[in-house]
Parts: sequence; structure tokens; C-alpha cells
Amino acid sequence: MASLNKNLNKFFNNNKFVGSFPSYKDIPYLEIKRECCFIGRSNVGKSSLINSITGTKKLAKTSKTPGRTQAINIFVISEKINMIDLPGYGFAKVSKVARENLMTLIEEYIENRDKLDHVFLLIDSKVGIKNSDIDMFDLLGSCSRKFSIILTKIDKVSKSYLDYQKKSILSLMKNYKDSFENIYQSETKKNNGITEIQRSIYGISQSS
Ligand SMILES: Nc1nc2c(ncn2[C@@H]2O[C@H](COP(=O)(O)OP(=O)(O)OP(=O)(O)O)[C@@H](O)[C@H]2O)c(=O)[nH]1
Ligand SMILES: [Mg+2]
Repeated sequence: MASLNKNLNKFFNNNKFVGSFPSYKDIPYLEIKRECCFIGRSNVGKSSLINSITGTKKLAKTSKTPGRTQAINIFVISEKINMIDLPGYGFAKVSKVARENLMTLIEEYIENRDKLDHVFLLIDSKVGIKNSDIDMFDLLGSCSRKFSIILTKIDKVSKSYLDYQKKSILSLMKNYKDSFENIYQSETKKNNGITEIQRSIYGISQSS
């Protein structure tokens, strides 16, 4: 087990920032065949999670204030799989135009990116599911995108509340049977739950 974790950490620690792109159309041709992305409401912990998975503290930029990530940020892992950090949705404190632009960026990427294999949709375990998340589930379902959910910041809730959140999400997922694959949980300070997520991404990177 320990050696497996070590190998996984090594795989993810071999990472490189490819670039930051304002639209999926601006992404240059990349040799890497596999790709997964991280989406979720603003401030849910997408960028922090990428840093935990890769064991690289400042790979993705994080912030206490929502709206930190503003473009499509690409990281390549061991020359095998791209991990994509996307801007958050549902952030009320930016102008309507700015919000719509970010939403268009996310939607166009999800709808058009041919090599996107898997979407990780993050939900803050304390906040739970909001209407903007439901809109995103609907989009993923309508584009037939495979996705998994990650309940983030589990250090902020009790075990019983976390169980309750999981149950209600799994019940909602009956509506997305063809797209929904799995549910994970994470906490980025002590890296709880990170190995399971690494294993899942590693699996995608090795699929033919
Ligand atoms: N308690 C706790 N805080 C976390 C955890 N993960 C992230 N955070 C905090 O949540 C805040 C937002 O984290 P980010 O990773 O920047 O969130 P994001 O989803 O990338 O945000 P945007 O790019 O603005 O959409 C930061 O203050 C993080 O330190 C966690 O597991 N537990
Ligand atoms: Mg971010």
C-alpha cells in the first residue's frame, strides 16, 4: 500500500504548467491524449485540490477570495494526462457580464473539448448542492460527459453531516445514471482522500 502511494505521488509530482488560455479555442495542439478537468462553484477548492494531488504547493494559484482562477489552466502529469483547472461558477460578487463570460468559457470547454475524458465536479461539503451545480450536472448529462463528484473541505463538517451529504447526492445522481461514476471526498491540509482521487486519475491516464 505504502509503495503504491509512493509511486502515485511520484507520477503526480512529475508535473508541468503548460499555460493559461482564455478559451478552449486558444489551447494549442498537445501530444497528451488523456485529459480530466476540475469544475465547481467559486472557492470550492479546485486549485487547492490540484496542488494536493500533485504534491506541488503553488502549482495552481489559490485564494481566500472567490474568483481566483479566470482561465483554462493546463498542467501535464508525467507526459500522460492533462489536468485542467477551470474558473469557478456561481460567484455573485462579479458583474453579470464577467459571470456570463466565465460561464461561456466553462460551457464551451465542456461541450467542445474532444479529448476530455473525465470531469471532477467539486462540492463544498458544508455548502452542499446549489442550483448552479444542478445546471452543471444537466450540462454534463446533455453532453454525455462522464463525471465524478468530490466533496471538498471535509475537515469543516462532522462525519454524520458528511454521510448525510453523500446520501442526498447519491439520491440525486439517480437522475444522471449514464454520466455519474463515483463520489470522492477530500481535505487538502492533511491530504485526506487524495490517494483515492490520484488512483482514479491514474486509471484514466492508463486507459487506451
Ligand atoms: N478548510 C479547508 N479549506 C480549504 C480546503 N481546500 C481549499 N480550502 C480553502 O478554500 C479557499 C479557496 O480555495 P481555492 O483552491 O482557491 O478554490 P477554487 O475553487 O480554485 O476557487 P476559484 O478559482 O476562485 O474558483 C482557500 O482559502 C483554500 O485554502 C480544505 O480541504 N479544507
Ligand atoms: Mg481556482
